[in-house]
Amino acid sequence: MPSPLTWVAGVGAVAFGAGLGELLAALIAPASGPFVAVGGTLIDLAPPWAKDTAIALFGTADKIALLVGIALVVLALAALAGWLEARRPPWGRVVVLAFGTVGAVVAMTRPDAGALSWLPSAFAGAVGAIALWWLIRRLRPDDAPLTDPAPPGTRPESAPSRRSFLAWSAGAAAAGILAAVAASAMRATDAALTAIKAVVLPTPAAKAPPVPATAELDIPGLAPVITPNDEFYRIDTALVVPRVDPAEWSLRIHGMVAEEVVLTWDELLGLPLEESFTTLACVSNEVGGSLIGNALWLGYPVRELLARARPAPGADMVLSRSIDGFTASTPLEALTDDRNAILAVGMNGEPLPADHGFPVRMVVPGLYGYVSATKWITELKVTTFAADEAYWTPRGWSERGPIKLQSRIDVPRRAQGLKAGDTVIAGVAWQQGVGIEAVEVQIDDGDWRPAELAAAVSDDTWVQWSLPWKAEAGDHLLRCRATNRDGEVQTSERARPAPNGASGWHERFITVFE
Ligand SMILES: Nc1nc2c(c(=O)[nH]1)N[C@H]1C(S)=C(S)[C@@H](COP(=O)(O)O)O[C@H]1N2
Ligand SMILES: [Mo]
Repeated sequence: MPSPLTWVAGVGAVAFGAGLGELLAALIAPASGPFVAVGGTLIDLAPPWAKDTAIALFGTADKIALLVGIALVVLALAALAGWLEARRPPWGRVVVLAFGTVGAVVAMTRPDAGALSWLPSAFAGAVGAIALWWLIRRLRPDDAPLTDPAPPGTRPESAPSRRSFLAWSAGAAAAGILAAVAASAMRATDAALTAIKAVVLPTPAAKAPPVPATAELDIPGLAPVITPNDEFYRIDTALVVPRVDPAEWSLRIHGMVAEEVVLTWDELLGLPLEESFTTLACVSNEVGGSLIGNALWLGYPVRELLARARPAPGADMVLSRSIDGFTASTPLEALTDDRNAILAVGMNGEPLPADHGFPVRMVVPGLYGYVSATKWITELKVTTFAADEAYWTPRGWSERGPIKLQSRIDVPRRAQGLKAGDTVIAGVAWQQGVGIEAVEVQIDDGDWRPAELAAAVSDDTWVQWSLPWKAEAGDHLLRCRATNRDGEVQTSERARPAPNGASGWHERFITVFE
């Protein structure tokens, strides 16, 4: 029997099993599908450099890239299982069942596992094994004996039966894909998502000061001073976005506290909520990168909730935990001082989008997201840096992550086809919590020229800047650097994102045409 046919059987059978497994998962335990469980575990096991590389290669499409990668590996192993089943039955089936078992075990070890989380993967393995046995059996009669192929022409039924075998295999694969598509459609329309639409946010007790009209320079290609929700970068370890029903949500404040506090969704919405602009930034953002955005958040000060719980002397850290097990270590001080550290429920006038942490997340000005901005938050544990460790700490990232002073050139863009003449260089600069005093631009090896700063929304947000430029034909190198309100100048010293954020000046090569 030619190997490619057995590969096809393997792929058809495994696609069928995996697709039905995902469908079962969507019905009974959304985050427990075989792909999601295995992918989530790979993310958690990934060595420190892997996150950087994945983001560098695929940006915020890193999760899709991971799923495609898993699918390719599974397809290769499925083909191998088909070949094995034909050569050495029942070893092909055993391999498929073993995949299912591994998936089931992995699904049970996920932080958000439920009692039935093992079932979809186990089911996928069983269905895949049965389908493989059945498909290979259809292939066998006209191809037997395996070791001594009959001469051509002695098996007139061979061609039509091969065709029907191929049809069955393709049908199995197609059914599996359809089931997987149905599963993802079900995930996209489930109850928690409808809950977001039903949320009516209360009117803020304290509105943010109005955005100065001169904060937005309105230059084409320059990042808008307020980032629309659907353009806001998304970074997290969640392969499927956790769906949290606000009616069932609560936040527990515990650990080194005089009094445990539990807060429900209705209680939170009943508190006097405050609006504030804060620019969120990811520690993985390269110099010049786009993992940063600015939004109007609506929320309640964390310091007020901590004041109710009364942290014990000696506590120096708050470990916030998400429903999916992610944790962040925030210095206690950053949550008790007078900055706008909030439990946010609103983003740019809407309930938090599911991707950005619905129903509740933390937002802390001045700290990178990985040590502060926990989405789908359920727990605040008052503790110490000595006693507890957050998700990224053992993975090669610093336990503390204050945002570094940075600036970025947005225009002219590299591939703009710029013509000589009057144009503008523009970008953004930020150091949340400190604020930006000045931005300077250097063209080729000329003097540093002061850019014009737009009005700041607040010291917790980025600021736009611009500089008119009479561009001459030829190649040019543009550089920018910012000065913060403490008078510090952005360092030219290059650092990679790991372990605590990139540094260095953003440079851009530009070709100007006649
Ligand atoms: N639950 C959870 N919250 C999380 C993360 C995560 O992986 N899981 N990632 C953090 C990181 S690294 C960043 S930069 C911000 C990004 O928030 P955004 O996706 O809303 O832009 O979320 C933070 N909160
Ligand atoms: Mo991040």
